[in-house]
Amino acid sequence: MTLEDLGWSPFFERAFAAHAERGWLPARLATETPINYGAWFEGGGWREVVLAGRVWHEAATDADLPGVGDWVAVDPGAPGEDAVVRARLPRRTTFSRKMPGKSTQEQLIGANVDCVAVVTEPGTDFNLRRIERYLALIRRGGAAPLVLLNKTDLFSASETDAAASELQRLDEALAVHAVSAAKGDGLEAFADVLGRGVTLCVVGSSGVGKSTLINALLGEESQWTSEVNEVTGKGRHTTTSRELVPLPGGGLLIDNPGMREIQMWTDERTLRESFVDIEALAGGCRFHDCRHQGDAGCALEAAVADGRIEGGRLRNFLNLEDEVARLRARAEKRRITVERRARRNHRVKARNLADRIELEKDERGEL
Ligand SMILES: Nc1nc2c(ncn2[C@@H]2O[C@H](COP(=O)(O)OP(=O)(O)OP(=O)(O)O)[C@@H](O)[C@H]2O)c(=O)[nH]1
Ligand SMILES: [Mg+2]
Ligand SMILES: [Zn+2]
Repeated sequence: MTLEDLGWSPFFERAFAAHAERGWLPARLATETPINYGAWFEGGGWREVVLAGRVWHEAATDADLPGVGDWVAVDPGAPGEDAVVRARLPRRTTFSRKMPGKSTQEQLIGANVDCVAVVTEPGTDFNLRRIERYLALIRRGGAAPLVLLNKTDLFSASETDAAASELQRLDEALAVHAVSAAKGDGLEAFADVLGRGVTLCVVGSSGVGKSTLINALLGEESQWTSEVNEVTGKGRHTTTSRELVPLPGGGLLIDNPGMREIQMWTDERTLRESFVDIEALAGGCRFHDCRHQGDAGCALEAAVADGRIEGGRLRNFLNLEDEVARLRARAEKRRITVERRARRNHRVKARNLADRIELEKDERGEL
């Protein structure tokens, strides 16, 4: 496996030049745990590496820390010593979401991904509104989206076709493929996407078949066993950590644990880019601050009424817009709190300093 097979390109080569001079090696992070990473090196070597304290301290946020898919500069160390990640190279693309729960922070799912495949099925997991969220987040990170309708063996052709055309109505240009990971049907669709050094990040709810799909693409000979946990009662294996897996035929896949929440980690601009149809129509609203919720002369509601846009799509747009605004307000509140705390600490320090000067003067008998 060459560096190019692992996704290396002139972009990284340039960023790496200064590190090469220090005798460090380029490596691509494939797994992560709270204490270390697993990384691929030129020639197909795999090694555990640890993070240098400096890289940790210099990361402004969790999402800045090296993650799966990142290219890093590794100090191989003396024989018997730990290999140490000395720097993270800049990212070409990312796929991230908002950290689950109350945090307003970004959570990195995969770095340097060319394509993100959202896996769903024509049945109960199918949810256009959730797919729209995924698409907005994928585009923001600079990767190309792909939607896979898996488990077609469990559904009739008309059920699968109906789901596919609903997706296609979201976006005519969207790549949608119907597959059965279990039967190996439709996997040829990947030939178009996966090529040498191309990274495909596989996401979606738990149980939709992400890991099964990856195993099917790996083929019989190279069965890969990711870190899995037995789900009690169901006897099903569920992925518990992210992993970058090189395919024998070229290309790399990132398997992910199922996601229950896929919240916006994005801004108004990206949101608008993902809803260009709505954006274009909104220009026709009578008032420029139209909320599109019962306002007089609303062009969007008129478009819903005469079927030019789907009511669900408009509602989702408004919900996402709210979510982005709330996220921003929370982030702003947090920034103010942090600043206030910093100012207070500064004042305390200044006061301590003033007290000490007074004390010293006193001791010297100057007061
Ligand atoms: N009938 C059928 N079952 C499938 C197909 N793909 C996956 N399955 C089954 O669905 C279940 C879940 O598959 P996984 O591949 O573990 O799902 P996952 O998306 O990796 O789930 P998490 O790791 O929990 O996120 C398993 O029992 C699979 O055998 C398919 O195409 N058809
Ligand atoms: Mg899995
Ligand atoms: Zn309006």
